[in-house]
Amino acid sequence: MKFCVTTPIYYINGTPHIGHAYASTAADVLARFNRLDGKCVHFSTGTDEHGIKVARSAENANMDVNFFSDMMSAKFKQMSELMNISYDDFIRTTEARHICAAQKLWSLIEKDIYKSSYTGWYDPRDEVFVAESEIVNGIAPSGGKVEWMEEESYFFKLSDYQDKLLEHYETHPDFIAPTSRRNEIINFVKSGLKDLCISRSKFNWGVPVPNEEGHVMYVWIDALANYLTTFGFPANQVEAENKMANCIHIVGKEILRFHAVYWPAFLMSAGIKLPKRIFAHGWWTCEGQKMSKSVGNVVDPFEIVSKYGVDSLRYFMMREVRFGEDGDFSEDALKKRITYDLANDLGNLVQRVLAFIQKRNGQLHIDYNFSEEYMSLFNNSRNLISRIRELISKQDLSNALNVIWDLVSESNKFVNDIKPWELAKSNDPRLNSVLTVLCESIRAIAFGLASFMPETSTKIFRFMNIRGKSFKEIDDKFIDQIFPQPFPLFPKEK
Ligand code: ME8
Repeated sequence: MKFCVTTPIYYINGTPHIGHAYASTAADVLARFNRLDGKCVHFSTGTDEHGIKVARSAENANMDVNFFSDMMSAKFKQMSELMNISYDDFIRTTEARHICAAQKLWSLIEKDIYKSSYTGWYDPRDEVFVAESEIVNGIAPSGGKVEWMEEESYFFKLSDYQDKLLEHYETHPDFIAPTSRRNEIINFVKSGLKDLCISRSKFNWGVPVPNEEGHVMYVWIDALANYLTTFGFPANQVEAENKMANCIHIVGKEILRFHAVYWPAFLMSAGIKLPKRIFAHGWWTCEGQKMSKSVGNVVDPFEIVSKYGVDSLRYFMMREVRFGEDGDFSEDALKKRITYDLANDLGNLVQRVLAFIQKRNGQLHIDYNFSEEYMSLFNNSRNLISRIRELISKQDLSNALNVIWDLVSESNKFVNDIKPWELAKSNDPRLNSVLTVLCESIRAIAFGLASFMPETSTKIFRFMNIRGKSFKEIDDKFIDQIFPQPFPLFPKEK
């Protein structure tokens, strides 16, 4: 009954943008859904604060690096609050608990570590070592300028893990998702793994290597260890491993290799259980272009939320592209989703049914003895969560929203076909069962939406006197009651 989910921990060299908001929202949807489903959830996010990139950003800002980290990490925390991210733990890699966990991990993998020296290219933008063959005119695949590096370093015997990793991918076909990305990783590992440089000795902004003055850990081993820290390692190793085994790491596609190759190799070496799955999501461009500070097209979630509201942005990001694929952000596309899906479909359904009940003094008279023609909507409402559960278990988030919108459309069509206002005029006794089945469908929709659009769904729960704490409430029958006054969910002027 445990479910753990993590976001990448974000570099603090720049301010949060829509890509960070995206990864956090997706993980939040999974966390919220599983909580409502009765699971014991641990959801972590946070900031990755060491490494040459951050040290230089602090230097460029003329600030002490500790002060700089506090300031920038706070911005990511604010982004989490802004996006309504229901994290249980916000971890910073500069915290003492993390330094302790990273050093313990190092000591557990020490048998696979040897000292040598690294001579080659380094890309500070991605904090990665790059091969000569990947460099074009001094530029790494990330677009960053490479730098020559020659220093004494520790190495991890990654080459020893090639067969073990391939065996794990083979015996755990769901370990890496989506499948296309899994195949890429398998091909990468099959092409041969070189030992990995895991320490730096020419700067000191990092976790000190145990018993070795002058070396700090390579920022990626430090960063990956955050997942163990958040699970209570090393103090509670059994609990931490249990959480790890039930954990899904949500990561962007560009950092899948670190999570699906290096991370499991470190864990195997340390004798710690591996995560359940690593899901690589796609990248957002803005109006067809790669987001970049120099182009000036980086989408700021604070600006978008202040204009359109947090649920609209969450909905857009989760619906617009299939999770795992790349997407393009534009305000036009966002506005269309708000007008058509949110205001015209969802908002209209909730408003027309609940305002209709309100006109009858808010009185809801329940009648579950409905005729055959209402059964389809009733059954689809009652089955909504199990259909979503199936999709959410595969991280198919946009299709979960598609299924909710099918029910929204079916309910709107039901209202158009049955015309409750005409039944009211003729005092038709079927009106009570029509409103009962519509309340069932709106309640199911609100529960379905609760993980994606928590504010909107809470509003609907309030309109209908629903607690909204657990999917189990859907099994309860409505009883006669008075509904409070509803208000439009997505007012037109927005
Ligand atoms: O890589 N579209 O941090 P990072 C979609 N610290 N998602 C995007 C995005 C975009 N344009 N840009 C960023 C790091 N992201 C490391 C991670 S984890 C142990 C260490 C999201 O600040 C995406 O999830 O560069 C990506 O993987 C994450 O932000 C990386 O952010």
